[in-house]
Amino acid sequence: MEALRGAKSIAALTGAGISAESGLPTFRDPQTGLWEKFRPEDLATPEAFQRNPKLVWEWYAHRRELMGQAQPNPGHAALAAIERHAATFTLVTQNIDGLHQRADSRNVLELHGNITRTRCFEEDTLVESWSANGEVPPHCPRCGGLLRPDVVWFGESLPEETFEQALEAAIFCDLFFSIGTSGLVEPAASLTEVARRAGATIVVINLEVEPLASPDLYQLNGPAGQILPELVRQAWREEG
Ligand code: BV8
Repeated sequence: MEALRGAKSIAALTGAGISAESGLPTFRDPQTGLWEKFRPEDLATPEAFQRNPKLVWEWYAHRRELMGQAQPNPGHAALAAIERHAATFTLVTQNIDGLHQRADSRNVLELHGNITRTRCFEEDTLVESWSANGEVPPHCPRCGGLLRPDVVWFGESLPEETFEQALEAAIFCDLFFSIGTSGLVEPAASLTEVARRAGATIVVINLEVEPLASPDLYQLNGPAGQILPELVRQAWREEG
């Protein structure tokens, strides 16, 4: 608690695990229904989109609906509360669901994009509206190219400036949270090690217990939606 209350600059990296208690499947959870025979990693690539644009568009339409219906959970709310208390707070997320912003987190860096935005596959520019003439995927009103979700696919680089800001937050923070992430996807996963090497205290919150290397790394095992509100309550003696 001292570490949390006394921290000047806090950074947090979140993954699919923080949205699990909002009813959204993680990447480790088997997909359901139409999608059970696909691994997310196989659909979330430019190659998969070029091979079968309809299939990939419809997969994102399915996830967009699930994410639209989901509500932020107490874990999201607790991070927004930490932001309100901390002098400096940066939330770096791998999630494309926008639930952090819906929980009133302000300083959010979306490393892998956001499913509610759409881009032209040819021109690589954001597209706000297009003619709903039933084409799947729809086409860009400017160049006629296919439209795609504004997310980062495997093999595609992260938005440079966003990743630079995330690196900076990891280097200059004195407390770094890694929450609900398996740490398998790069370069996002390397942020925890960047923070640790820069001398930050690391707090890992995950259901799974990981063999821990170094003493300056705390591990809290359990659902983020229960652990984070408790941390806030104990640090600042108030509700989430
Ligand atoms: C790139 C958007 C330049 C789309 C996503 C170095 C080494 C090896 C490979 C690479 C490397 N560098 C680059 C690569 C290739 C690749 C990569 O990392 N591959 C992996 C699979 C090995 N990286 C890339 O391609 C990146 N681009 O590097 O460009 C380049 C290109 C090629 C080669 C070199 C350089 C782009 C990566 C971004 C891809 N897009 N998402 C979409 O969502 O559809 S990644 C996507 O998967 C998510 O955004 C997230 O990042 C990842 C899933 O991971 P998590 O979020 O951690 O979720 P997961 O399900 O795995 O784990 C959940 C955890 O939560 C579990 O631990 C569980 O125990 C826990 N949990 C569950 N419930 C709870 C909980 N914890 C707490 N509370 C709970 N209630």
